[in-house]
Amino acid sequence: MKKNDDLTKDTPELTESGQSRRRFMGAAALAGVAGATGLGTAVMSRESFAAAAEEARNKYVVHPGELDEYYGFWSGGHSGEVRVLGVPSMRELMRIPVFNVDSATGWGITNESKEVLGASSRFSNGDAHHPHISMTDGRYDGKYLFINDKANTRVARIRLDVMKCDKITTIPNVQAIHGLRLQKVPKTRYVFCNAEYVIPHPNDGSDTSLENSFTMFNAVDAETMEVAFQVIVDGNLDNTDADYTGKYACSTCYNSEKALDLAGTMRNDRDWAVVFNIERIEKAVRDGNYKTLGKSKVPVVDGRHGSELTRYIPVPKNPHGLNTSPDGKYFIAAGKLSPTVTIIAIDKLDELFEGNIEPRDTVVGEPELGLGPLHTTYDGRGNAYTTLFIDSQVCKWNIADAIRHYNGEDVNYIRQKLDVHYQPGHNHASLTESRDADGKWLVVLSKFSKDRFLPVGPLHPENDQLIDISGEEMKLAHDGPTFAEPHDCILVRRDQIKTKKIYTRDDPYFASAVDQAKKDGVTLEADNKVIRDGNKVRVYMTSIAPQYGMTEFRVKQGDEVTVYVTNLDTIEDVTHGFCMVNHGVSMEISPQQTASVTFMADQPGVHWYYCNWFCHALHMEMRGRMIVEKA
Ligand code: RUQ
Ligand code: CUA
Ligand code: CA
Repeated sequence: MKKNDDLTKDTPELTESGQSRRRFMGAAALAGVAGATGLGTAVMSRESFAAAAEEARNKYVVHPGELDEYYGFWSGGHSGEVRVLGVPSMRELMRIPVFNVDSATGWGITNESKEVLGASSRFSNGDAHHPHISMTDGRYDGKYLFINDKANTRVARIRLDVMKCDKITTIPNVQAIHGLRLQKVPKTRYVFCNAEYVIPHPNDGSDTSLENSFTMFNAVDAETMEVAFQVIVDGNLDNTDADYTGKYACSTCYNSEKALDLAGTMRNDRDWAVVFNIERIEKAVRDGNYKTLGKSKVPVVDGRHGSELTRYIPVPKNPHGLNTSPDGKYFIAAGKLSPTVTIIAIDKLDELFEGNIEPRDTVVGEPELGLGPLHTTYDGRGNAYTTLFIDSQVCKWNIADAIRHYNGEDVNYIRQKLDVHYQPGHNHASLTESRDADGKWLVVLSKFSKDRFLPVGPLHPENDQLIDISGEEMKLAHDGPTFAEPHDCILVRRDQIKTKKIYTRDDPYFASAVDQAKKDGVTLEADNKVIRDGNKVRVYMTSIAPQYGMTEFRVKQGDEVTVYVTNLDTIEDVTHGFCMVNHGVSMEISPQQTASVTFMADQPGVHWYYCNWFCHALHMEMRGRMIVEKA
């Protein structure tokens, strides 16, 4: 490890408090991280592994037919989807396609999903990092889950009653939405999300210099999914979180240098966490103290240094995760290239905004935890759990003791370090982002899995590890390989989510189909009809296991055909599909749902359609023919 003595001089509060010298990471040290030596250091001994495995078999098994205590929602990373797991079994319950295209459900193929995707349906990729559940008074209310798309600068909302995505918004004027968190109090009115990269304004090729480049903090209205405001900041933005008063949100910045090269981004000892004063920003917008950018109508306020809307708190170094403690007292920023995390006292922020204290006066602790701290999560009993990417460990530490230590007391704030396998990114404790943090389970999303599972070629799965944190000691309960690339997850008690067993006919998800049928004089629940409208043909059919209401329909070559299928089954779990062979058409129609898909009938002849969701003993027989007459 390379030490940099010059850097330690700039951080006297640490050396005064008697901690060992800071070990800032440089590019040279980081280069070895993903190599064989990096991975090799954290291997568990064979004995302790066997003991842990034995304990897991006896204590943690969820037997067949038993239900899990928690829902876990995993982001799917650059697979673009969201996955639903049962915890503690870690059984995958469902996948919710969001920013991807899904052959099974027809997400990205059906008209209903394209309506949600809007103009961005032209993209078939996404990069989903941060799933968060809507809250009322600091508690999960089970209504929505929100998630970012870094790849195409979007924010999506998932309805948790049906576990489908119902809104997607592309954030204007920025690139790459990364950190995303929700306002907790009084309820989730805003989805706060950070755009990571600076871009010039206007970004039309007229000026690509850095001088006119900046990025913005964004607030999306959780109900309308419209962007409520954008805040220009200095530097860039990484992760974010909100407090329990509703007044503040805070984001990390790793590129205060505004550098374009790697070395440049590591030049400063400290970057910062920027605090947003939501009330002041709202007032500025109300008072008309904003501008707009380009064609967008979104109010843009200026939160750069000197603004009354923000405060910049210096924290070391290329900070990453920013996590609010469930008691509402602290924002904790993970140092990444510094072995420390920085504890910011939220109750000092009023004073900071009043101008009575300096930014660093809000820092009440900066414990040294280990190498590569990325994200912190909480057990609700005063302990924090921080992932150490480079050390391949989770560090359990006590917040109150870390603050005492910072004040010069001789106390050990570190409770335990547990090896994980390997290179953890996020970790997440059950209910940790709410007042109900219950300190039962900790999920650690380990990025590497070498030697942990049967080999599957050069591309390895990741390793999601489940750790029992209910006792004094963290205990590994489960290893779970996952496909690319959950970045983060959230655990919610199963009673906090109420799902529908079947659709109701007034579900907004297929309201457009209902409207169109009404215009065509068609009763979706009864009719099987072909409506011609110029060269547009609308085919309405019903389905009851194991038959479609129509075994044949005729169109002309060159017609644009829309097939609407209404599933009349009322029995839970009897989902049908509709697949038109050789047309790239596939979709799910769950009980009492209507789904529709549009395609060109460009090939004359006979084309079979069939049900592709197994629904009945005679599921194979559930089919019909589209006859396309030659033009
Ligand atoms: S980030 S591994 Cu996209 Cu949440 Cu930290
Ligand atoms: Cu209907 Cu298979
Ligand atoms: Ca930096």
